[in-house]
Amino acid sequence: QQLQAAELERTFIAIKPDGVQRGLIAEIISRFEKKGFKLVAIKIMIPSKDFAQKHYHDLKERPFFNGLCDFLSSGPVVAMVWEGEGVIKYGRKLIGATDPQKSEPGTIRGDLAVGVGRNIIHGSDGSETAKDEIALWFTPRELVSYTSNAEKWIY
Ligand code: FUP
Repeated sequence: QQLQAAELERTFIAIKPDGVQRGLIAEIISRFEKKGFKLVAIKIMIPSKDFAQKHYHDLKERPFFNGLCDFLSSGPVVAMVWEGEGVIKYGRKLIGATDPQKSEPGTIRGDLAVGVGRNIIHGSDGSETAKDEIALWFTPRELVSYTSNAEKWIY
């Protein structure tokens, strides 16, 4: 049974400044793309500190909050929205555990990162945060609905 694009879930994924500076943009995009997820929005920007604080507002009581927001706003970030069946949960699986010392090999953080403060990628952790984060980073017009030729071979 073929699913319509509108029925598929979406998640927010960001390549953080360390991932961009280390030349990992294509590598990270490739992992989501090869899995069969569909890229529906992408841009590169340097978030302001205020914007970073909005993005990480859930963590504002944590001791690392200020450093984390300084870091996110320290350079270019690649912001993306990926679409597909189960993409929120499976996207987190592709990314791996928050602390790269605990991420499994085969995951993005497990293969490509070493320290928790430089773990190269962000992914929404649930459907509510996915909605909020997509709305924070993108306008509705920046989200592109389309059918990819591969879809009938994926679903
Ligand atoms: P994740 O959803 O895996 O990105 O993890 P969290 O939302 O818990 O944390 C967000 C970011 O805070 C992490 F990507 C890195 C940073 N962080 C630290 O610097 N130290 C910690 O102990 C935990 C998280």
